[in-house]
Amino acid sequence: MIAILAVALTTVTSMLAQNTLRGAYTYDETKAVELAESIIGEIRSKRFDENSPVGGVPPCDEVSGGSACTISVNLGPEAGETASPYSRVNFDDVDDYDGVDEGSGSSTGHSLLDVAGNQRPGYQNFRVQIAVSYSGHVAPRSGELTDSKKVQLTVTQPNGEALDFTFHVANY
Ligand SMILES: [Ca+2]
Repeated sequence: MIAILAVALTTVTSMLAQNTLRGAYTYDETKAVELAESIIGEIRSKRFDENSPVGGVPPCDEVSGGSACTISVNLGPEAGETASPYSRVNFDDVDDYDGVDEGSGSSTGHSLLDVAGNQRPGYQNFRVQIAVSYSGHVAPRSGELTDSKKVQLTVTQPNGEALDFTFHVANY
């Protein structure tokens, strides 16, 4: 089972404060948050690690008797999981999303896609970037590096303003 430990929406919070003074979210800001929520939900639906069993028990680590978790340098999609043409349909664990860069101005040239691998309508000129790393050494559990993963999601709006969303996924 995958759980979100914390969602740090500092950028959004400060933006919200500004916009409370100004009146409301802009149309693109609202769309950016909706896009982020969709992607966060997609990532949360995946297993913690390639070596986690379905259901997450036992967790991947040596302590609990499970398989070892993927080592840090190998985070990212496993061989065969990056479809051709590109899509995320074969992604099956949280860190497969490490390195995702889709949409307007992306370094990969990948289009912004939905979970089924289709072009995501209504999000022209938006960009999504994702980085995943282990965060257990700062999470309040056993202190093992593999206790959790940090997902950093950046959604850039057509006007160039970026919203950052960071959350942690627990290994259990
Ligand atoms: Ca995988």
